[in-house]
Amino acid sequence: MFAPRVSLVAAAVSVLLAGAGAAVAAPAKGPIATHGLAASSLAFSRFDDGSFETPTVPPATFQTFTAGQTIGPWQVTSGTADLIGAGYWQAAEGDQSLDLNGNNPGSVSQTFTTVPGTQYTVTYALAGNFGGPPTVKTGQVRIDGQDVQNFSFDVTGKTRTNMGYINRQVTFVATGTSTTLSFASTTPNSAWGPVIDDVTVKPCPPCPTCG
Ligand SMILES: [Ca+2]
Ligand SMILES: [Ca+2]
Repeated sequence: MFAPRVSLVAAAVSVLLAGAGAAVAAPAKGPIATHGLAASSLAFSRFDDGSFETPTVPPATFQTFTAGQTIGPWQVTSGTADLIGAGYWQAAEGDQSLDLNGNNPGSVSQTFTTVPGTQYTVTYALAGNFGGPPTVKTGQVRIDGQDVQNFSFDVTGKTRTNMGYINRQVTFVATGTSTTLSFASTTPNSAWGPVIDDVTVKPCPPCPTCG
């Protein structure tokens, strides 16, 4: 659904123009919009919807997606994952979040345009599904299939109104014109996994002309 675009910078400029008109560009939050906006309709494959806001799940429910299915711009690449609707529990950003264990450990991936040799910072909010064992949820961040960060989250004392999200980050240097970012649960034999939300991907250091 996306045509390739050579540069994230070009993508960001296009977003500004689309959002603010040709003459005056409003201050940007960063070179890459990550929270939906009109972005999903733009025709290039920049990183999108790190907040898991699409598709919309009915409030106070969740929907299980299985390997081969898509969650907005994300692909479920193994197992199952639960897209958590508004109000089911706290989101870190927006209304929805993702339990990386649907009925069993799952992984989700998104492939986006990168500039080879450029370093990128991935940030995300991490919590856990407190509804069942184990107490400590574990998973991995993967870049092009390689584990670049192991993460864990202890759900002791956590509730739907006190998810206790923590902010994590990891950097990588792009080796190709596209990169695949994955989040994978390594929490076995459980329907209650690590929860992620508010994923962002930005060049680091930020492009000086992108605000
Ligand atoms: Ca969200
Ligand atoms: Ca689940």
